[in-house]
Amino acid sequence: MTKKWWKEAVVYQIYPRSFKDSNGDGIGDLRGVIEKLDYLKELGIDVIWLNPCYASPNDDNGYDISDYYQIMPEFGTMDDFDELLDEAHKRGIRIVMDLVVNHSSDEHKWFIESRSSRDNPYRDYYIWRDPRDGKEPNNWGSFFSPSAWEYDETTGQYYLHLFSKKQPDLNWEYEPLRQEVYKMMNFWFDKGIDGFRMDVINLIKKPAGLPDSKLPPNTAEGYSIDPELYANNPGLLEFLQEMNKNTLSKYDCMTVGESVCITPEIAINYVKEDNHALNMVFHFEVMDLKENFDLVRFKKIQQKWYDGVMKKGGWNSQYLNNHDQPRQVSIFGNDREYRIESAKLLGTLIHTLPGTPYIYQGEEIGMTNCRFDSIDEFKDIQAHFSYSQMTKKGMSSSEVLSWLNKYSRDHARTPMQWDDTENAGFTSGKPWIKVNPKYEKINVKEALNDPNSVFYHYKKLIALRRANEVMVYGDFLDLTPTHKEIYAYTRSLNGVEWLIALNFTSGDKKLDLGRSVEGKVKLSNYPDYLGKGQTLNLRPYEAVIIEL
Ligand code: ISL
Ligand code: CA
Repeated sequence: MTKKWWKEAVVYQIYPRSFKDSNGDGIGDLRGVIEKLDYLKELGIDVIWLNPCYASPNDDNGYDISDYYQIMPEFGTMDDFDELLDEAHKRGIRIVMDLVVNHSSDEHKWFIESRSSRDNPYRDYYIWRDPRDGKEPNNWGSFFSPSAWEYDETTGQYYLHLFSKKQPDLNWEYEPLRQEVYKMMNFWFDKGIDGFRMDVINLIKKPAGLPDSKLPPNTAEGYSIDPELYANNPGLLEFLQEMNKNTLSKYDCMTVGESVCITPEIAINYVKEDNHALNMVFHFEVMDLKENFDLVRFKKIQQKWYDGVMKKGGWNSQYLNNHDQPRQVSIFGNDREYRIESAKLLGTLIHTLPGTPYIYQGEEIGMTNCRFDSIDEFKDIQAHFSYSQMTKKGMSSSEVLSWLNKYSRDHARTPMQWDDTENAGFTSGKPWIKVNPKYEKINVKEALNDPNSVFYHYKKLIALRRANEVMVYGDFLDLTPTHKEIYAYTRSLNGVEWLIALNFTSGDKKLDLGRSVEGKVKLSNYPDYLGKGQTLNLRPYEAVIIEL
């Protein structure tokens, strides 16, 4: 396995809007990130992935970019960005930007031009089609609105938008558009950034002829949202390789492509080193378990991605939450009696499974889901779309609210909890979104003062990874593929063998592993270790790393 810095790295994701507000307008900003770099240095992370901080009307919080060369004024200026990059680099922290090029904002100058007339030079930057029988060109549904098509009076055609109607899809078939994207990527690389997380990158190639979806309608209005049809279309790899050749290959950078509906069989083509496309992808197979977690299925997914990607010359990512997902401790752990233990267990899991671990801001202090009391408290466009779809399909508004209270993307977007002062120390003004009332107990200040906090467990995990190649390059062997409650596996490299044992339940569990479980404890979320001979003896949410 070739050695690369991005395989050894731990990435920390920052959602700037909710991280730290430096000027009291209630919105997190780049100077807020600069203020907290020493905190991140203390944690020990290697890379920051910054969610979009480009100019945007914020229909989808920055995933609708109106100028790829400008910083969103609410977040600061280009000077602030340059300073952030510089200050991060001084601390040995790299910065990865979000690349959002499946779509732009409808307020981008390309789209303003494009929609102005059929023969405008920018017309083909987007995907325009004639009406079919006076209606949409096909039956596609959008992720954020019923139809994926919006009619534009000026030119009498529809444009495609897989997300909101303020996020028109870019036309990757058109070479000048692709060249503009590469130019823009090089602009950021030349500033010194260290890579890109690529938003829904496997949607940029549309299926030839834009055929109707064969799925039965799944929106209340009769359209079919069909991610399988939109994703991984023939020709995508060639686009990624062209991008690699024109940009990525010229820099020492890392890339991770967010990819919907992706399997290891498909992903390996994008991430195999010899294919010169991407370094790794984010898949959704683990996230798909969130409404019905099943440890055996989780293990199968890990095994499949290990065999199908890591063993075949590619690399994986590991994450359990991000800015689109509920808080991991609330979904995969126990955010009540065992919040601390289970937060540490989940951290141990993603840092010891094969692949690059990604931490989402607040995860390292065990932040939980928030309670939202009414639909108005939700800020996310997707929460409002789900609310309207689910109520149209007959759910009561209280049923939808209770669903959103588990799964909304806004759980990740409540402000980072820095201390127990008003607004969790996030802002001196009025925060743009509700602060989770649990901040009085769960906050950074508290965590830093408690040697047993989740924070220090994460810090130790990161330090262990840095000091022990076995955590990065070690072979992975699942010892308990069918066990529903305990996950035990080894990582081994050059004669070093580590056993990782995790109890996913709130009860005491014993298990005969049929091989020795004794050795030196490298890290645990309990003060002692009860494993003897061949028998694991684990307390609620116990997570141990043993050097055998
Ligand atoms: O959030 C989702 C599931 O919970 C998805 O529908 C999500 O929209 C999809 O994962 C793509 O996400 C990315 O692109 C979106 C943006 O809203 C997300 O924040 C981004 O991560 C459109 O740019
Ligand atoms: Ca601010």
